[in-house]
Amino acid sequence: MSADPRLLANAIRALSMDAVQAANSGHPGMPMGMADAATILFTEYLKFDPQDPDWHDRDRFVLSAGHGSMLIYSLLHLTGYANPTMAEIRNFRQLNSPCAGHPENFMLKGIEATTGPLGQGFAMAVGMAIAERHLNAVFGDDLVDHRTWAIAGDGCLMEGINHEAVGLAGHLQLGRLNVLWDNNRITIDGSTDLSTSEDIPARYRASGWHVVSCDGHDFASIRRALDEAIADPRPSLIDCRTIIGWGAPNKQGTAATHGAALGVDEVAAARKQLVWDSEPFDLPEPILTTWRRAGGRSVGVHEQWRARLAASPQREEFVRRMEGRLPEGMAKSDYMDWLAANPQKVATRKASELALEAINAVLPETIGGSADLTGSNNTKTKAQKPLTKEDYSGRYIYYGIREFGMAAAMNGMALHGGVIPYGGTFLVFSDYCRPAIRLSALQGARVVYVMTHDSIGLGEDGPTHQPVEHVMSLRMIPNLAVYRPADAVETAECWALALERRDGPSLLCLTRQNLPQVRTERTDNLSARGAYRLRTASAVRRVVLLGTGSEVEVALATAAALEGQGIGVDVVSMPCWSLFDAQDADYRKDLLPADALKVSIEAGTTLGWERYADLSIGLDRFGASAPAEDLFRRFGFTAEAIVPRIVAALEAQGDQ
Ligand SMILES: Cc1ncc(C[n+]2csc(CCOP(=O)(O)OP(=O)(O)O)c2C)c(N)n1
Ligand SMILES: [Mg+2]
Repeated sequence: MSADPRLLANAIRALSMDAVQAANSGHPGMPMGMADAATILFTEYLKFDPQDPDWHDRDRFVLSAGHGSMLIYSLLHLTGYANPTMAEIRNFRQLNSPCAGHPENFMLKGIEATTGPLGQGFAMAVGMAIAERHLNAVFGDDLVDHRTWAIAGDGCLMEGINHEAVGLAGHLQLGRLNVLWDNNRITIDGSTDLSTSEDIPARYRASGWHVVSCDGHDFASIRRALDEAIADPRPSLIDCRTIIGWGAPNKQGTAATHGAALGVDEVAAARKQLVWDSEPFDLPEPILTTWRRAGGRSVGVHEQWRARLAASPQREEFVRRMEGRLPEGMAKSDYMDWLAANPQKVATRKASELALEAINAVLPETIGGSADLTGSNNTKTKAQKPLTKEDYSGRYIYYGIREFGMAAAMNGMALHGGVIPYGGTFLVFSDYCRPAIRLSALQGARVVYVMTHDSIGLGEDGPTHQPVEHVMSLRMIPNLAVYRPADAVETAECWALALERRDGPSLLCLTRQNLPQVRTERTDNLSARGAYRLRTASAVRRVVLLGTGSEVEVALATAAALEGQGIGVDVVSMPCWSLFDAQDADYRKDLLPADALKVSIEAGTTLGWERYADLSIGLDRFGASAPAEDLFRRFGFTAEAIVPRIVAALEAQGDQ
């Protein structure tokens, strides 16, 4: 390194304070405080190649303290990524600039994860480290041999999810995971003394981590800590003692630098303090040259890796998996033929297991798991061995009772690539993972959530365990495909759709109780259109029943009873709203014609069904503890209860 690292770090500081000043919005303190440690990491340790940001064996870096986004934008620009350009940095936080308020993985190469919701970046890094060790076990050191780095702040360590992520990483002994803690003892409200007395290093050590401290503004100290972290076989927390806003003479060390522009005067004072004479967004040539040289550091290593890949007998399979392509010929499935010939009366959670047996046999990239409900979620197939610290080649993760940690880890695994994670819990506990489900959707991560016990139909566990508002509230998350299949055939179809979907997450809502197989003919994937006509009216059609999941059976019984009274009824099964909404208008009109009374039947919140239905049979209250059949009767999910409501609605229509 020819230039003093302090000069290199000051380039980050200048870009950060100037960009925030220009936007009059943003967070200068974190990038200025961590500039020194980040400079050492990026110029001396991190393995990456700005010319090929997707290099499969690059180190992964996650800025968990996402509010410090100017740190990563600066680093990407300085090390020579094509983007962000200086013009884009000047446009920090403005419409269409990839330098968004918080780092977004879909906006810039080199941003491995979308961060900002504190704690989740750290937990995603754990998932990336799991994926790395797994793929290393499968493909060997020649193809997969990299580290996962994260920078996390006091907030990331304080969040509840940190406990889950740290526990999981320690348990799996993810020694290639190294987290730099920006230990500046400041958060928005002021000193961390206001809110915490925790002995963080002790907590990490107790969880199986290695902890090393350094002076985050002393380059030798930083190097020593990083070396020690790399050498230790445990996951490492690198406790970097830093000063927030370092370089801003009047504001450094205070919460004032956290989330606001420093102000013109303080920026000028910082320029003096840092001996930084250049104009805003102007980088001195020798400093930029040194940065760019550092960015190209790993080119030789990358070249050697390419040669090993070219010579590897596993090349095609490795590249296929890393690019997220499913194997050829997946669509042709003996299992669907078998189901058509052998109808199964099973719970859809069991149907999911049956589908998974077929899927896992031909898709080696799936990694299943459950948050301690393996036997209830039916997520483990027979051949799956656990992924453990002794054997990372396993394809099943016992996540423990860590729903949020599981969901975030799955995001990290999906973002790492090479694996397709799926994981289970009870649907009612989707609330425990919801912030990570939201990030799956925002990031476009292929994660499959297996959420069982999807209504009052779970029975005796009662209202604490009975989802009511969950299916509907999950449908509100943009880019999340929510499926509620009606039988074993639809369950297999929804699984196929979830796996084929490369640009976003899917969530399967599955029953605890047995359901009859309503589809016995071998057809194309009818669930692919989101909704389809399952039964066609015999008498003149006056009613269309819209059912999902376990209520499709109820809809069919209701239809039969109404037909007995001479009222023609179509039944539409609607496993996925968002796929239906994507169909053309003709298809949608054909299924839901204007001249029929449309009635939805779903054992959950009705708010939202008015989009499709004139009358909604649902549940707008909490359930109760009783056997499922009693609850279905009690809350009116039977043909006997529904028929009179529909007849009354038809009469009311006739009166108008
Ligand atoms: C889950 C979540 N809660 C709250 C926030 C709002 N927030 C952003 S930064 C921050 C303080 C974080 O403190 P620290 O990690 O120490 O960052 P520093 O002030 O040192 O940069 C808060 C509360 C958030 N981004 N995510
Ligand atoms: Mg802090």
